[in-house]
Amino acid sequence: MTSTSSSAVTVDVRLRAEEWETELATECVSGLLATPKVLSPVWFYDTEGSQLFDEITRLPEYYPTRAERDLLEAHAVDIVSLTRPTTLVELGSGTSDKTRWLLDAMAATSDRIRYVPFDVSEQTVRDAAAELIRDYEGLQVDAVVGDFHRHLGAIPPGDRRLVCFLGGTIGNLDPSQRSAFLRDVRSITGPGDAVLIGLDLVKDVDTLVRAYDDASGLTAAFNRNALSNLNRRFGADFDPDAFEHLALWNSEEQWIEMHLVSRTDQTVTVDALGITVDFRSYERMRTEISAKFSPGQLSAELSDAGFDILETWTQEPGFRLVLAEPAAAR
Ligand code: SAH
Ligand code: AVI
Repeated sequence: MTSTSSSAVTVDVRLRAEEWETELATECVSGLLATPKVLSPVWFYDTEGSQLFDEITRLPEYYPTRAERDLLEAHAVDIVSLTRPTTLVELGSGTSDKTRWLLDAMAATSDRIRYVPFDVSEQTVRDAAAELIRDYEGLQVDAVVGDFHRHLGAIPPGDRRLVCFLGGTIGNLDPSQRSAFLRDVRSITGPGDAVLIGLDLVKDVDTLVRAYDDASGLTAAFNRNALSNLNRRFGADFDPDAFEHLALWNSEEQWIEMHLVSRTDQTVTVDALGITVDFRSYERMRTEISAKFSPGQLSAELSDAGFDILETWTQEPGFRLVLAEPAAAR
């Protein structure tokens, strides 16, 4: 663990770069050599990819961020008065933009609040922390750089923590990862804590697909950046333009899938991993799933994981916030 601190910011780096690289390398090799090929969405979020995602959130077609921002603007005060948190923890915090509605509501009731952004991208966390301490007097930021599948134990203890997982990122976990994740969150929370999850609901296919295949091509660039990231990180020789962006609705699984589709027969070498990978023309490699929920589905999954639902709020065209607390021990 590496820790650095200034007056109001500490950063706990749980993912040492070398350890992370080794694990990702193993996962990358098995994904590229699998049939069908698959890449982890974690490859999207290097510094360039995080910037592209930030731009996606402002696209006319990408409604989830706007809908969630409207919900937080309208209900942050209710959320804070129902849960009375002293610490706000945010998993997959990114730029921490929408978080400000919650911080504003907390700051209105207390002059000593703490924010724990938790993200895999160290630069993104550091940039967000620097902006927040400039804007919120007396804010203590204790950031964690880690993988929310493995490092939730790094979240500092506290007696009234509101743990947020916003943006619909819960949809990027497959069903088994999701159920393990909810149980992990339950295991690190106790009486006085609460969780707030943003999730995208099932809606008409056109609206869904356009959100992941926008007219300006930004989501396509975000998707292809995963290949540029592999080039930078592992000396691969992907030509991102030799792959087409594809977003489709999988009605059986109730999720959007993003793929990169090889435009030709081609062979890619990933130098640092010692592999060469053959792609056939039109061969697809899945890079992301983004699950969409039926009303009540996530509430039921939260109950199974040991939470009681406190409240839900929904915004057009179908995005929901669920607030829950750990169920009393049975
Ligand atoms: N919550 C923000 C950002 C969503 S983008 C919003 O609503 O706008 C998803 C974020 O999750 C990115 O910042 C990415 O770096 C982070 N992330 C993705 N996989 C992660 C993982 N396994 N562990 C921790 N953070 C992760
Ligand atoms: C971060 N996550 C919730 C986004 C989503 O909508 O699944 C990632 C994304 N992929 C393409 N566009 C946005």
